[in-house]
Amino acid sequence: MSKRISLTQYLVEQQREHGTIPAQLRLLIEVVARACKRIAIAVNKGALGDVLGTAGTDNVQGEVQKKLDVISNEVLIEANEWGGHLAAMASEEMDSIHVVPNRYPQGEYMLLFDPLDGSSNIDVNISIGTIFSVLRKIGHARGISEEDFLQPGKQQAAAGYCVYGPQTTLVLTVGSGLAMFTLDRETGSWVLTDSDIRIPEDTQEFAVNMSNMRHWAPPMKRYIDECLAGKTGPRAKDFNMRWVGSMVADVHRLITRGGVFIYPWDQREPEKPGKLRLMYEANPMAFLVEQAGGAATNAKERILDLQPTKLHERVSVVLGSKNEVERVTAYHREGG
Ligand code: P6P
Repeated sequence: MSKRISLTQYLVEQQREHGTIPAQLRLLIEVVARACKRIAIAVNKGALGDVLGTAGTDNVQGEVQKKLDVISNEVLIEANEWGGHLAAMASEEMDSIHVVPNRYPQGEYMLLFDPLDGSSNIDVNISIGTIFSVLRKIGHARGISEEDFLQPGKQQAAAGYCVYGPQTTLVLTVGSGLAMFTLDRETGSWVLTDSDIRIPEDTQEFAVNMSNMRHWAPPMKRYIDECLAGKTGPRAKDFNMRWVGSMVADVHRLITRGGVFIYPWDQREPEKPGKLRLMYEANPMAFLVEQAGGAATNAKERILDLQPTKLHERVSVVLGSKNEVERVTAYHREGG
């Protein structure tokens, strides 16, 4: 059991012992964690807070924005603008990057986020979450541009998510393992509840939206068919399936007890590599999963090695228990 310490004490001790959390990064993490508390309060109000339903606008993905998508995005922007730790931000909910206004000092980091992932679950009271990724600013004379964000996921300085579920839980990494904090609503503090997190290399649980199966590439169909064949099939063991429809909830489950999460390429829109976004969904989750001993690929290559070409580009995602991810990836490499 981890020592029950606060997020601030954890960050200070990590910097003292490992030198991994310089002042601006510590401020960034504390500001994002505080913003997640505010989002949790808004989410928890539900119908009592006039925060449900749609905002009447679409985001850059062409998806209808929920009121809480817009609220969460604004909370993160306002919380992070003034601190002097960021040069710019990017969000699923904004077409282009948001450069820190000139009235504030610019910092060493760039923050990307999906402010409220799983929006379709908001109105039906199912767990949703915030996902964030931290990159280092690339030094040059000209101002920050979108191109400065296009760094492979292996260059992330930090990543994390907050899941708004039965508990409100923050999971983060700065590249030396994972730390999990649970929100103590009586004191308003993030309390360290786990810091020795390892994803089992094998699993009997997969997470995928089965209704799309007929549209997948053959290697993906092969993998899932073998799971469904159970004890009498080539895997010689039975599998269980879970699909929440919120990446944060499905990934938190596999970080907690193992599993493999899949959102694959789909022949209905063959030009799209997948549904999920590389920069602020797949990259942060891949960093977290690898830091807990798991693996993350786009069914062919390691996600953290991918060189982004667009801020909002999409990617296929296979992540979680290492041996299952390697099996899915091997089938795709064999099967073309
Ligand atoms: P589907 C939520 O909209 C999201 O981006 C992820 O959080 C989730 O894993 C996925 O889409 C669910 O997609 O097609 O099953 O609704």
